[in-house]
Parts: sequence; C-alpha cells; structure tokens
Amino acid sequence: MTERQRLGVGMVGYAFMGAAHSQAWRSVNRFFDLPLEVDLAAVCGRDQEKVTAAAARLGWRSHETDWKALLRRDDVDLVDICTPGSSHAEIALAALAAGKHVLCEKPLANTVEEARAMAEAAERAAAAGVRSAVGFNYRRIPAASFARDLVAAGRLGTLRHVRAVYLQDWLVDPEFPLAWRLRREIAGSGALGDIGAHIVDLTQFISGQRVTGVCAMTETFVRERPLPAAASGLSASGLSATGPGGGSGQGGGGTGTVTVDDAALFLARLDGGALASYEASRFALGRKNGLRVEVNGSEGSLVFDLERLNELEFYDGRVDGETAGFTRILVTEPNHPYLDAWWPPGHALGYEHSFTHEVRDLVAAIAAGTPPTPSFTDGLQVQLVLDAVDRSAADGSCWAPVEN
Ligand code: SOE
Repeated sequence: MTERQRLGVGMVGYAFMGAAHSQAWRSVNRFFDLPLEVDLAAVCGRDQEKVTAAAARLGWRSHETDWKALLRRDDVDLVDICTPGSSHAEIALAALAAGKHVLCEKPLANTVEEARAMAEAAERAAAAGVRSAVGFNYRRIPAASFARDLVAAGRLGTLRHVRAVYLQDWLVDPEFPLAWRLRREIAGSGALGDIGAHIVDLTQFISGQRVTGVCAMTETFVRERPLPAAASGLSASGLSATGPGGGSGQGGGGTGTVTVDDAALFLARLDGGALASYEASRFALGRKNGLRVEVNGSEGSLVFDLERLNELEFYDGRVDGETAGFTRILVTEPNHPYLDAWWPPGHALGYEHSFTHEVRDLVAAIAAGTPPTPSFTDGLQVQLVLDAVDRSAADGSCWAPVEN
C-alpha cells in the first residue's frame, strides 16, 4: 500500500470541544478510508501543567502554551480552534495567513465584523489551496443528513413550516457560577450563539432554505451570579459537574453580572417560502440537550430529535387511509449517510460520531482540493442571522402589547 501523506493537526483548547475533536481526529482514519493520515501533532493551552496532562489524556504527540507556536511548526498543517468565540478571529486569521487549513468551532465569531473578515480571509486562502470549515457538527449526524436528502428528493413536497428548539437546563440554578459562556466579551452571546446557532445552521441545511428576516425576543432570567474560582480568566476546564458552563465551582465570594441572553425565541421567513420558529434556552428544566427539528411540507413531514439521534420520524402524505401516520426510521442501514463505515444495522451511533464525520469530510475535501462545508461564508451567514435576532430583540419592533 502506498505510504499515505500525513496531515498534522494542531488543536487550540482542550475542554469539552477539544475532547470531542480529539476523539474524532484519533478515530477518523481507523473507520474511514482516507488518502491522508491524521497526526495529532500538538494541543495548545495556556497552563503548562494542564495542557501537558491534556496531551497525554487526549492522545496528542506534544503540547504548546502559545497558539502562535503552532503556526511556526512544519508538522502542523491544520489548526483546529476549540476555544471560546473571543479568540476565533485572531487565531483563524493568523493561521490562514500562515497557510494552515482551519477548522473553527461554532459560532464562527462573536461579531459580524469578525465573521466577515474571517470569511474574506478564507476565500483568499482557498485560492492558494488552504481550506477552512466551521464546526456545525449536527449536520453530520446520519439522521440529520438523511433528513436533508429526503427534502432535497422532494419527499416532503413544498415546505410550509420549519420548527426548531434547542433546550438545555444547566443554568436553572441561580447559584451556578458566572462561567465564560455567560460573559459577552468572551462568548459573544448566550443561548443565541451557543445553541441557537446550531438550529439556524441545521434547519437551513435540512430545508435547503435560508433565513431572510426575523422577529425576536431574548431574556436573561438570572442577572447576577457568584463569581467562579477562576473569575479573572477563562475556566480552563470549560466544564462543570452540572454541564458545559465552565467555572470550577464557587469563587472566593462576590457576584458578577450576566451579560448575555439565557433564552432567545424568534420567528423567521425562509427564502423558499417556508415559515420558521426557533427557541434556544438554557432554562428548560428537564431538557439536557434537547435539540428537535420538525419540517412540514405539502407532501410529508419529518422530525429529527437529537435525544433519539439514530432515528428519523417521517410522515408520508402520499399514504392515505388507516395506515397513514409517522413512521420511525432507524437510520442505521449501510446506505444511510456515513453508516457503511460503522456497525451492522441497529447498532446505534452517538454524539461523538458527528465529530468524526465532520473531520472525515474535512480531510477528504483537503485531499481532493475541494471547498469543505460548512464554509466560513456559511458561518458568516449564520452570524448575520444571529445579529438580526439581536437587533430585533433590542428594538422590539415586532412586539404588539395586548391592550387591557
Ligand atoms: C452548549 O452547552 C454546548 O456545549 C454547545 O456549545 C455545543 O456546541 C453543543 O454541541 C452542546 O452544548
């Protein structure tokens, strides 16, 4: 067998997303036949002791404490950005300029200005064969990808409604500390950018239609929270016992102001004529990672539910009479997206497989010299939707108070 060319990866950040991406880089060549062999060259984090431990735990060959060092390494061909949004633009722009491919976690950036600069830089770099993508991993869950195939094949007819929620509850306790995800200067926004971005991308991916306008409201239910132990900087862990919020427990007293949304709800029109509704909240008590998309068309409907991610509910409007009804499709057949690389039918996949599929498609695109998806331009478009939601919620222009 010919010696496969290597693809050296340098990852910045090693918390929740860093762990998920590390699993993907470790496994992708073991399950997918790719022309490039991934080398987990280095993981980067500011704390020497913690990043050394992370390298050993997550399977990285070496470590760095300054992300700029990754750009100077000849054994790093791709920079994988798994940090909070406040550093996405700086790292991505420098990596692209250094000729490194880039995978950047979602949302692409904390502002439209940053996202636009990143998209423009990515377009320029692509002319030199430098590839980039943004990490909307849910597109790569087989059932979600199969949902898109059904819509694209016309099995739902003309789309009328798209309905999406992404519900978590890790902030319900007012004593949960002021983690980095609750600080606008680090996270850019709250539920809107962290989980709302996912359902904006996923619904556009499945429906093939794009948001053209929104009517929105946001709310911050708990406005003051205890400072975390590492109040000054980012919580290195990015995780806490109660969920992906960061902040290693209670600080040395004192509170801080939450500067982001706890929940964002918005209505939208899509460019193919469908009406859409979106709900992103971290206060939906009992919902741990409850992402659900329903699409209603003139000929059929479908439901994708992340908590049942190996299944797709499908209603075929062409079936009439007493046998009509939603069917539960178990999306584990070898002809379903990505499944031929894994197990026999009925042997379920998990959340982590979406990241393996994400890096599989990125590596294949790099090897083929084709533009990976979703691109930074796609990431910019999601950022523009988030910005429209922010503006609509701020001016309340679509709000009509009920007269008493
Ligand atoms: C939010 O808590 C979060 O960690 C997101 O940031 C991830 O993108 C999502 O996959 C899981 O939930």
